[in-house]
Amino acid sequence: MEGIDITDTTGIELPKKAFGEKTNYLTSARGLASWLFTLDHKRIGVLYLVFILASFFLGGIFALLIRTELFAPGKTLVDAKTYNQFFTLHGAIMIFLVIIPGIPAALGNFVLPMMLGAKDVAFPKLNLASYYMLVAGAIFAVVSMITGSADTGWTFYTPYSTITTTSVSTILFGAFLIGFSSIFTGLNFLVTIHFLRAPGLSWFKLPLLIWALYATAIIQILATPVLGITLLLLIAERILGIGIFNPALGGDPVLFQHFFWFYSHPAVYIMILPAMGVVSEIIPVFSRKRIFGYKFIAFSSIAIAVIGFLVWGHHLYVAGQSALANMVFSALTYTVAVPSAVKVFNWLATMYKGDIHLDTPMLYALSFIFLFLVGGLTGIFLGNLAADVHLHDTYFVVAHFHYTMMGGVLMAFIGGIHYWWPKMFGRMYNELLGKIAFILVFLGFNLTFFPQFLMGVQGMPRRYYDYPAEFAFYHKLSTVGGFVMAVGFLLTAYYLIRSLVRGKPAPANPWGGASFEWRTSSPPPLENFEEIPEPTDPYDYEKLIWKADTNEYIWLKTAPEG
Ligand code: CU1
Repeated sequence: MEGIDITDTTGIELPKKAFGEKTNYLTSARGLASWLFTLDHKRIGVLYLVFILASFFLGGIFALLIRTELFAPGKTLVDAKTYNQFFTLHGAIMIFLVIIPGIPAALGNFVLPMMLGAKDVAFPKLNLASYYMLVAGAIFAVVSMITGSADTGWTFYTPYSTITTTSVSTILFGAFLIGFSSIFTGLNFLVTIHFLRAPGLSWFKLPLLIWALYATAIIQILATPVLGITLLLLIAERILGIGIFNPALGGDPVLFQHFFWFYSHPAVYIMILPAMGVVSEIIPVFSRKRIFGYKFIAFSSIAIAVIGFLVWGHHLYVAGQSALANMVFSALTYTVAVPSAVKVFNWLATMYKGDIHLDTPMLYALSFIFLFLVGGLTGIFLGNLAADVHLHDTYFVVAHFHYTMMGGVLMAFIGGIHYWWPKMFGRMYNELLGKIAFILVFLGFNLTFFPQFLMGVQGMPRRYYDYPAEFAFYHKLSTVGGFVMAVGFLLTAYYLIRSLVRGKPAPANPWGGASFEWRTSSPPPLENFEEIPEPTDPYDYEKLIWKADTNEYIWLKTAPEG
């Protein structure tokens, strides 16, 4: 703190008018139409958030139905066919409507232009169109649900998906539309990052979330069209009887797996990279320390995006792929561990000797690191050719997948929601309830999924409706865990919604962040800033001090040198 005059707080003026004034984006225009046809990236972000959280609620209900059915062997709730539809809907909703759009579309839309010092994204109309493409895709999913719901699992594997009489084509078309939503969001962000940065905001002054969203955008643009084409081919085969994947028509079912995973493995990084970006924002702010190894974290995002395209074959180890291809894909798969581990190391090094504040966003970021680590380390077993023969299509995969996607992406998403909530809505939530809900979610999560590693190793296959009595104990633990988590999420919904009405007005900078979005009022004005701020190091917290009387961080003026 040398050279800084603690008494002089006039350094960087923060806008004082904030809550309740006509100038902020929430109150600037009223009525439903002003929301549904808005071109403001912040409002579109909020629209996404509401839609994604509603989808999460629906996907969560299917999760609880699955877990209730599996509470005991034999029939507990529904028949086997209905159960197949439940896990298909759970998977499809959670992947396509929650985890993929969650951080980029909802949080990214809200903060990305602000972090760049921009008024909006490059193509606001395309941004709104992307939102409605997601909604339209979801409508197709709901129509499919009503008209005899698909039972293929979210991966739509052929040849079953080409012959089942359930409503597969409808949900495929829904996923096709959702794919376009994702492509256009990526495109929009990419152009925005290139062209709309504030004057003087060079690449290495960008917050790491921007680097992560940039890497994500590359994958969205290059990989998602492959999924779109694949789904169209599947629809063509189902409706027109063209033999592409069905061997009876001269097609090749394994070709579908190649196409599908050529998108869906990179899609894992469409999900996890933004989550890593959010964690890279939260960890330094709540450690009150500059991020360790900025460039390594930034470039590791790009490295993950590139390597992510080269590993899809690890989903086909037991699909009859050649031994050489298996070895190559296995070796390449291990290399993803390097940039991922670089990030984990840098987060830990950032916290080392930091002044750690365990507020709710930080708790979620820490749980991300732990759960993602468990997910990543168990991925080593699955990447191994010999071990995967035994573990393939068991609950070990289900547990691994949920540790990375739910323990990873979802935890970061919820952490990010808490982190930017005051900025979004200008209100503080109840911190104590936040911590209690976190504990329920964290314990419930581990109780649900850790037993699944154990039963997976012992041979419990995934997606099965029934199981031998020896697995009953693990399934019971898992089901109880699922409900504990649900209580945690309901509590979260309660205090967040309550905060909108009863919460204390949020200051401009409640956590002491140094990136641009904390330099405007909470909620921000219509075009984000009254004046574009002067770019500074987004991870330098030296000049921010806590002001207890107003519960906010304020900027200090640096005393003149000498
Ligand atoms: Cu993969």
